[in-house]
Amino acid sequence: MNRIVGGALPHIPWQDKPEGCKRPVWRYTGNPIIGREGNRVSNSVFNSAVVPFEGGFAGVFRCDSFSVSMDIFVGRSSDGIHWTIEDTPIQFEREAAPGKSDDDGERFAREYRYDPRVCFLEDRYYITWCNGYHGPTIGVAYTFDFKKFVQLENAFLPCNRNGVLFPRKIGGMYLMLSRPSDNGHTPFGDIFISQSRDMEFWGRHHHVMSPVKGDLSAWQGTKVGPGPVPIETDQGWLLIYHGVITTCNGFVYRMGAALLDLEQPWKVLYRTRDYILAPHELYECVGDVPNVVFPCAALADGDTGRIAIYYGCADTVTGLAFTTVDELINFVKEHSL
Ligand code: BMA
Repeated sequence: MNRIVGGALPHIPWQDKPEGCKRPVWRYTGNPIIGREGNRVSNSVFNSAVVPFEGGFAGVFRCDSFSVSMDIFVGRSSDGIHWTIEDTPIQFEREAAPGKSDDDGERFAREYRYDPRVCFLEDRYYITWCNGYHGPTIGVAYTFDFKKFVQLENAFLPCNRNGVLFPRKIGGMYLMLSRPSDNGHTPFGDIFISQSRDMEFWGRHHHVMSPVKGDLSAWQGTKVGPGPVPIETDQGWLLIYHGVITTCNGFVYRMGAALLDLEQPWKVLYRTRDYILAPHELYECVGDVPNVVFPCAALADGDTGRIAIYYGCADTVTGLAFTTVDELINFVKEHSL
């Protein structure tokens, strides 16, 4: 038996594995859980992040507008399935860094915001997202209540996407996964890990994993990037990630999983050769960007080992899928590269 290190979440959204299902991850039968009309201004709602909050759930949602601008919005839910998403994007306050009171804050001006992650860490919820600042980089903010949000310095120089925090310090440091990128659709992508003492200055950048070249695992041959906040287990950090192949019709995004060393998480213990979820359903294959499943959040119940994965579908709607810590870790080990 593999074990999640973390508290109980008895109200985690859940459906049992369907009879005869041979795959390690199965979809919620009511998918998509959020359609295009997630709020009054959305053309699409996808690549979004949720956490347990005050007996229910809260989240930060990527809603692209009817002009196809990208921003992030607060949502709330009692069951993790039915969501109410605000109609106005998050307005950030900013924390003047010590000695920077004369600062004009130019780097905090909104350019675009997308693909948020939310991580409960110590005493607050940190939000990380792809933040436009002369190219994409990683924005960082925190909130205690999902009402007031305080923005910190961008973590990295552009260009970078997919900033994903670890839910606790390791070796006395905050850790963040990311995928350095270019300013476009990025035909490459490796996962790196960076460390910080204070959530402002990030360094000690370690390589974690690269795309797989050759025919061994073609679905992750173009780029890989971190998905949800890693789940701590007794076997290591369980990381769900996206892997991309370049086809004659463009990129196809699938999901994989890996186990990272608990103390030195840049060390990959196991990594799936086979994908764990791929765009097969109509709502994953047809939309504004076809053939994309893109995970940004996972809920985990330390008591039962249940895991609920939230993922963007075809850059248009939001899906929910399930697995357990046993299913996923056994699969990762049995189908490892
Ligand atoms: C990535 C990001 C994601 C998106 C994906 C597929 O580069 O822009 O937000 O889901 O491409 O279009």
